[in-house]
Amino acid sequence: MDFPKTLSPIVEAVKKNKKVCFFLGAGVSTSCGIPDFRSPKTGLYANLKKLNLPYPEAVFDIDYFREKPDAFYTLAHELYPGNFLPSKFHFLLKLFQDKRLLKRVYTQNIDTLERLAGVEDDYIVEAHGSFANNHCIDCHEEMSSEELKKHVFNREVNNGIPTCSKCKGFVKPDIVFFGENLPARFFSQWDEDCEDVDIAIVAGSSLTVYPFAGLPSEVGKNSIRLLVNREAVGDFKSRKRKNDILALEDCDYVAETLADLLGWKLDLDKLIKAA
Ligand code: CNA
Repeated sequence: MDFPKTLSPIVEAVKKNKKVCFFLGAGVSTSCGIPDFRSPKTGLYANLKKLNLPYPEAVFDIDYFREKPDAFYTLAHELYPGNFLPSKFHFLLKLFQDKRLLKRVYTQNIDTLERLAGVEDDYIVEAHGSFANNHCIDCHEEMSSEELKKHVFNREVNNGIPTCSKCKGFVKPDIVFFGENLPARFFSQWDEDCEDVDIAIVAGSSLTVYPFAGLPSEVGKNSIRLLVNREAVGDFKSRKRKNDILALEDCDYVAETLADLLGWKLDLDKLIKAA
């Protein structure tokens, strides 16, 4: 079957004004130049050898950070927002917002590219936090992002690691590390949204990090679920539902195809050109 046809249940539902709830992972940002975690060869975990980590996830582990913050700050230096532009997929989110057909964007990403594409705060749930705020891990004193950025980009002083002006503890952006709680809004917003998801689009995620990875399995049985990913993952692999759609394709290609099928191609091109 030709690929665009598999998307027709989504297109028909959107044309009936059904809203879309997105669930995003690092794969929507790889075309922007930000590596994901788990892709073989290109993913961050495959490229962490130089950091001498005991295990790859240690770079985002709060206990390891307390001992050795250098690993995280080496990565932060590479990944800090400001160096990357949104992808076609990010601009598709903005189009759904503009057409009043966006329910919510739940994202695991910390790159803030949804915001940069023009999606408004109310629509975004940054499940794993972001670089927008920073706190001391000991006394919780806040550090502004301007101040933190100065440290991160001046690696000659203290190896680019920011410390608290009050207690000298290490400062860390409010991104959620393994061993830390997710933001309260993640749970409260999902309580509100979960019963009312007509179309769920999961994109660019290996669906391995919980509780986020569990969200697609909580949407109602009548919802249309679409997975956009290089491979089948999570619930779409182990407990595939009858009306699930699998687009094992590149995220930007699917964004372009969907925009085309919805008659939004020119709108998408306009957003991309204006960026
Ligand atoms: P992951 O585990 O690295 O999985 C990414 C998935 O996306 C894989 O299944 C890939 O096959 C797939 N993929 C990669 N590129 C594409 C593409 N162009 N088109 C289609 N599929 C693609 O990442 P997850 O997001 O599932 O893991 C959760 C972690 C990743 C979260 O805690 C994030 O904070 C963290 N992360 C975020 C960023 C970011 O903010 N951009 C970057 C790297 C990691």
